[in-house]
Amino acid sequence: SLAVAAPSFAQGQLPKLVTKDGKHALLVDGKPFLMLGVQANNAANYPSQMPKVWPAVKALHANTLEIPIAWEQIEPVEGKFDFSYLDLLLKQARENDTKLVILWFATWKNNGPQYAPEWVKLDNKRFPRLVNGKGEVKNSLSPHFRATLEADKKAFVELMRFIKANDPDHTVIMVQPENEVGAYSAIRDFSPTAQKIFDGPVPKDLIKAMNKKPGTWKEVFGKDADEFFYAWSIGRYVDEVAAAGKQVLPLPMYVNAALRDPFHDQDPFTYSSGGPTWNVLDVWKAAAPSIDALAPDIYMRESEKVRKTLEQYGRPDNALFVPEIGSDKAYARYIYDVLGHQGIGFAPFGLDFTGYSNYPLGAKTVDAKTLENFAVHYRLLSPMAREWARLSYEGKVWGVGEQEGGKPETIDLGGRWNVRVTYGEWQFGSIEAPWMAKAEKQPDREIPDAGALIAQLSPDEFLITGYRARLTFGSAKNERFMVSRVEEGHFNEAGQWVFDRVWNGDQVDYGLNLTTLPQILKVKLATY
Ligand code: N0T
Repeated sequence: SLAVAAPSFAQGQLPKLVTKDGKHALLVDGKPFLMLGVQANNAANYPSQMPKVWPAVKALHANTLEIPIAWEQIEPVEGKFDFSYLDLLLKQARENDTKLVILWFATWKNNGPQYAPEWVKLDNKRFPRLVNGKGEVKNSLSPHFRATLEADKKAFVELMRFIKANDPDHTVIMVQPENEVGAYSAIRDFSPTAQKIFDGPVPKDLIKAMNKKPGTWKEVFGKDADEFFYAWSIGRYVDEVAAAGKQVLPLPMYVNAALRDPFHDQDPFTYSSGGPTWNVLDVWKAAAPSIDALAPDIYMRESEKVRKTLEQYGRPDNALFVPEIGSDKAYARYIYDVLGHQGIGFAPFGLDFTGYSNYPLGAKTVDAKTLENFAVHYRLLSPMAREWARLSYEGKVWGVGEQEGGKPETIDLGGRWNVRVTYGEWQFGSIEAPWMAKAEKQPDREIPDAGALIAQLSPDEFLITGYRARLTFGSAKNERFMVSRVEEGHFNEAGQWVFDRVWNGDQVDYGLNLTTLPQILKVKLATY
């Protein structure tokens, strides 16, 4: 139609991942953006499935959909490209006012080439598979053959060209080349071609990055040599694909990881060896400079493991982004931990109505109730998503999801102030106060679902929000202090703070009770 407004200058800006003083932001339309995402199921990438995907995006209040594009789908016959699906996807994303993250399922989709076209995945001669240490040929394609890399790269470049030509407003905000790369039941490729490279010297760039003395892989890395070699090999491969795509359209690109045990060494034969697991993040950083972030796919329900993972991946040189997390209720409150670690985005996996659920990784069933477990948090956060992303990038933020058993914790807010976060309390009084002895206990919740967020606005002023948690501020130096003003408000469509009322009396006497209502507070502390 002719009634289309001219896009403002900012809208033409390319999404970008930026870093300043060790902190990161995903810029969309030139401003920090918090991705409240969802990932569609693996086979949701066809027109017939879209009516089963968009209602879930809407019900979740997600602002971004991560969805696969399969190599087999765009290049079923070598050199003949078909982007009809992507064309439709872009149109529907615009209609649904939702950003897209495109997942390029190609050489590796969880170890295997299932998503590669048949002309690739069935031609072992031209596109060799790897041979593991036991001499077994495995399903996974080897990263050591030019033909495979060139074929993948060519298709990826076509994909990026199509996006460039058909997405002037940048509905697509990020691209994920491959999916959970690496090999299962093999630490690396042991074929003669691979072995020859392995017996050669470690490339200079890696020697430099790891601060090592030159030598062969075995000499330099000892017992880690096989896995480091494979991580480097896959990293270089993915980097070349990504770099070629970025030459066409430099969108932010990240690589997602199937994780290993976050606390202990685990035999690489038992996980996706060669992928960006925590023990090889530095290898990957050196191998893949075109990749903006290495991102954990979280399928561990325990808060201790989740928090450890967030620490491992949120680094001054790596923006924290969680492109997949289980769809079960137990994972939902980790949005608060992710944001507390300055995460730029979060996406539960497989929340759509296409009829699949990946229990025991995620939920047993995916229905409206499953979505609501996440929607309660997205509803709260979406009106303040831009503001949060800005504060996270420019200021100081903290956040915690409830730990198992509703364990209380105290967060140090930078030296002078702290805040105690407790769960399962009545709004009036402290459960521990003697005069509360007769009060009923709150019913036990089997699955923790609460969390809290805090952002510093000025030295003695904080923005807080959360779900089913009580926040009690304290003075770290035992100064005489009070909560001098608690303002409840909300963010309007323009992202401006709108005052609603002042909390006082019961509302502040026993800490600040955040409930299931979408409450946002500005809290001022003062000494007297
Ligand atoms: C994920 C998803 C999808 C602790 C599984 C997780 C998605 C892929 N893989 O539904 O297939 O495309 O990235 C693998 C988890 C391995 C087991 C971890 C046990």
